[in-house]
Amino acid sequence: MRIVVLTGGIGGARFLLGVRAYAREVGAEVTAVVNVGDDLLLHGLRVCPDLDSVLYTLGGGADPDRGWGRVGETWTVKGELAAYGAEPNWFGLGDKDLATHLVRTTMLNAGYPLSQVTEALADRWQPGVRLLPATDERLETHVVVEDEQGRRAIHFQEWWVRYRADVPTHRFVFVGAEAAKPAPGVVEAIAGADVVLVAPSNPVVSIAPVLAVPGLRDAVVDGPAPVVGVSPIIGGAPVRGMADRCLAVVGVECSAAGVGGLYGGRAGGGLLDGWLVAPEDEGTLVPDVVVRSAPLRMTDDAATAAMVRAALELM
Ligand code: FO1
Repeated sequence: MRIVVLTGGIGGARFLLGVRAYAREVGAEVTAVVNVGDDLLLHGLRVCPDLDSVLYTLGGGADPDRGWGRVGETWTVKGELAAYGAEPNWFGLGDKDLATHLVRTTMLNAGYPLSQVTEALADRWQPGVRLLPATDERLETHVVVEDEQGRRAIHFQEWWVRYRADVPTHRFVFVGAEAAKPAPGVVEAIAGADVVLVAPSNPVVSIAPVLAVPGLRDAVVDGPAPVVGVSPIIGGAPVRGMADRCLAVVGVECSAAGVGGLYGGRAGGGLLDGWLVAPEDEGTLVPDVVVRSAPLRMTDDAATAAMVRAALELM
């Protein structure tokens, strides 16, 4: 069995722990297609938060409390940068984490595409799933905000980390998306999949930038594999993160039905064949989509693997 997972964010990385556990049980192969919209250039380094969350989480090196970055991290370089007054000071790179960005940036500067760089980084972390960036091209999520400085576009990380998504916001723009191509192997993995899972990631800033890569959404929608999404919203609240704020910007209700409707049913030109919601949201209706419920709290690998099993049994 071949499983493709569209994913991003910390919730997406944690979901992959369950997908990997399930895959080990049944002997399935897993390919994760990961959001790069959160990526940024910082102090000359290319930082890929969502790819790194997957590497660190599946490789056993993630900080379990913060969710992002490395466990046992130290912050010497961050302190030194602050002593120089280096900007931005609202986004911190830990010392251990920095090594990842140094290796990645060195390889990118030497001409390797991000997909190959990611494969090289995965050699160390052995995530147990194939990890592909949605695209090798630069695709960044920017956010159009309006404050005392007027209307302007800021990087997603500035909106998320510096402003905690708490600034009047007009829209999200996936800069570079029109010119992007799916990374090598992405379309082939989707075309050869037995099932495509949409992780319980933020639909607006984690999954939408993946689907914004021209050809990627079509590969999923026109592909042979059933597409099953897992709701990131339980009882009207995000499991983690700020999906509620993102959904408000795009005018979608923060509910399992709202997000299911945003993805839409394949028969109606949308993405999904199936939608797994939490027991709290039983009775959710999404036109043209089979909706079932199962516990969706990712408390440990076994609970998350049970979610994955429920998602796969849905079709
Ligand atoms: N999140 C924060 O809230 N503050 C930070 O300083 C910060 C630094 C950071 C560095 C590397 C990295 O991979 C992730 C980092 N994050 C930080 C998390 C990140 O902003 C977001 O949680 C994700 O992009 C959303 O998935």
